[in-house]
Amino acid sequence: TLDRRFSVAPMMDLTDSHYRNFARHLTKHTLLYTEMITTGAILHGDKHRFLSFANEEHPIAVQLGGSNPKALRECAIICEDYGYDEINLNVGCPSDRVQNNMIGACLMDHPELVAECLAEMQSTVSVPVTVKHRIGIDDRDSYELLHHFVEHVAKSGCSTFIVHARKAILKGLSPKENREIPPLDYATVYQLKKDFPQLEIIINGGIKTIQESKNHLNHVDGVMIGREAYYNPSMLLNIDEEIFLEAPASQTATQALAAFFPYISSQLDKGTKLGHISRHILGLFHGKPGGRKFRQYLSENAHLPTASIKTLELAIEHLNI
Ligand code: FMN
Repeated sequence: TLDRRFSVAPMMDLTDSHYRNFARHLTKHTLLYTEMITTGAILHGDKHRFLSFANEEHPIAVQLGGSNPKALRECAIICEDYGYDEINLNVGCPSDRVQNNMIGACLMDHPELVAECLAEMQSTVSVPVTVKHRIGIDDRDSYELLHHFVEHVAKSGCSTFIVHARKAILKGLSPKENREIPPLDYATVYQLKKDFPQLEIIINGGIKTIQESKNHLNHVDGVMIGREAYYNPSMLLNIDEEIFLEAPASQTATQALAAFFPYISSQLDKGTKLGHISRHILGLFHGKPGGRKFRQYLSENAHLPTASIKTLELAIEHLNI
């Protein structure tokens, strides 16, 4: 079974395949999520571009956006064929653009539909189907409504709930503000675990350190981190040892980067632009001597047409570690 004690959150434009390949040199056991992929993109777009991934990226979960049960079912079959270890439904994204298409947080008002979607998906695949949601939306933010949502959705057979511990405000806030302004409420997520002990409850939102993660694990089954894992990736270096009690993937950020080089070279050979990969490592030496210069050199040079592996080597020379 999938170990969800620690995961990196789905993040549009951030958690692409390059990022995940990089993250694997920092942690082997963390469950990694894709960016959200809509059913439309899979059924009518270049699905290979969105869904392909390398074997090294396991354990990996794909996140789907949609609310048409038949479309989600078809996508679940496709994702299982691609080899994903889990299929997750997005019921947490507050973007306006997606509300019109009934994707994301607005679905919290429709627990029956969410249950139907998950049941359709789960009926056709053998990998676990999970849901990621908020603790409420707008003025519908009582614990009673949240409890009703989870109770109802669990009837679909879904037994893993990833809960972003703040509500979404659908009118007037940007998606970014919706990750900052509504206050965090971890106690509500703990309460869900108490009320539904048979469900796997994963907590998300504002968590930054391994110590905080361990504290949450005394109350819930797993911790999901988004921004901190992305902008300060070296925090992932200790996860395998401290959370999974396994050997670390790399000892240091420098070692992790060295181990990532063969991937970068092979991607450059295939015509991938350095900047598309190196943007994910800008924060790797955050807080370390020369880390800022490393970042600056890479951001200024990795997008130039002449950028090559040499550009990265020159960036590394700015480090004093
Ligand atoms: N959540 C999703 O469920 N699907 C997404 O595609 C998604 N895209 C995001 C893109 C960005 C740039 C960020 C910062 C967050 C995104 N999120 C998305 C929300 C995160 O998954 C997570 O719930 C949120 O950032 C709170 O966790 P954190 O405080 O650890 O970052």
